[in-house]
Amino acid sequence: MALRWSFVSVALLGISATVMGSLQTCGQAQYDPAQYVCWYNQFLCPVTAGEPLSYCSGACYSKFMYTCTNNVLTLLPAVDSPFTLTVSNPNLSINGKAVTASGQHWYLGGQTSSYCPSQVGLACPPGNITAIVASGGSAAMDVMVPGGQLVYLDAFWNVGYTQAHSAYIPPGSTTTGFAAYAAGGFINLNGNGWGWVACPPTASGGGGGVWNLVAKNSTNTASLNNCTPVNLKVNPLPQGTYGAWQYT
Ligand SMILES: *[C@@H]1O[C@H](CO)[C@@H](O)[C@H](O)[C@H]1NC(C)=O
Ligand SMILES: *[C@@H]1O[C@H](CO)[C@@H](O)[C@H](O)[C@H]1NC(C)=O
Ligand SMILES: CC(=O)N[C@H]1CO[C@H](CO)[C@@H](O)[C@@H]1O
Repeated sequence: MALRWSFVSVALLGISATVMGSLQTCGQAQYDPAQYVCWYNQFLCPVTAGEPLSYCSGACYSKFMYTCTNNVLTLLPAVDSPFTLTVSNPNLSINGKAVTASGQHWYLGGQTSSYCPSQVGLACPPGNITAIVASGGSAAMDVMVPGGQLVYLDAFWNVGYTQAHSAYIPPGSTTTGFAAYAAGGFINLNGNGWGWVACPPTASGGGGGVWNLVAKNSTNTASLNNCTPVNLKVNPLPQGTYGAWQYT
C-alpha cells in the first residue's frame, strides 16, 4: 500500500519556504501553514486535500485511512454497514456536500436520482439519499432491486454504476480497488493512491452545473489541473438501511 507520506526534513524545507508569505516556525525551520503542519515542534507533515496529515513515529498519515495506536500506524476497520459519502476539503465551497448518484454517475453536491416501481410502492425507501455498500475491494449502490447496481471507475476514471437489471459495464472500467473505512474515508486504491479530485462545473460538461468526482492517477494529473484534491468521508447508516429501490 502506497498511501503513506514521509515527513519533511525541517532543515531542508527552511531554505525554500523563506520565499513564501506568513511563515511559521517548526524547530529550526520556517514553513507555510497552508502547505504543512508542524508536529512536536520537530516534524513537518504536508496538508493534502485540505487535511493536515497526522504524525505517527516517522510517518505522516491521513485520518481517512489510518489510526496511530501505541505509536504503530494501523488501518482503520472496514465499514460494515451502508454509508453515505460527503466531500471533505475545508478549502472548497462544496466541503460537506453529499456524493450524489444521477444518470449512472456520481456527482458532488447534486440531487440523487432514484426510482420506485408502482407495484413496490410503500415498501420502497425514500430514495433521496445516495447510499453505498462496500466489501472485499468492490462497491455497490445500496439498493433493493434484484441484481443490485455495481460501482465502477469508468475509462475516464469518473465513478459510474450499472443500470438496474443490467450487468453491462463500459469497456475500460475498473470494478475493484475500493476501500471504505469506518470513521474514515472511501479510498480508491487503483493507480497507487493519487486520490480523488473535485472538478468544478464546466459549460460543456453534463451534470447541470454540479461538480464532478474524478480519481487521479499517474497519467491524468495534467488534464485535471483545474480540479481540487478532496477526501470522501464515510458516514455510516444503520445496518439494514437501503438508500433506494434503484438509482437511475
Ligand atoms: C428523505 O425523505 C424522508 C421521507 O420523506 C425524509 O424524512 C428525510 O428527511 C429526507 N432526507 C433527505 C436527506 O432529504
Ligand atoms: C488514468 O486515468 C485516465 C483517465 O482519466 C486513463 O485514461 C488512464 O489509462 C489512467 N492511467 C493509468 C495508469 O491507469
Ligand atoms: C475557500 C478558501 O479557503 N480558499 C483558499 C484555498 O487555498 C488557497 C491557496 O492556499 C487560497 O488562496 C484560497 O483563498
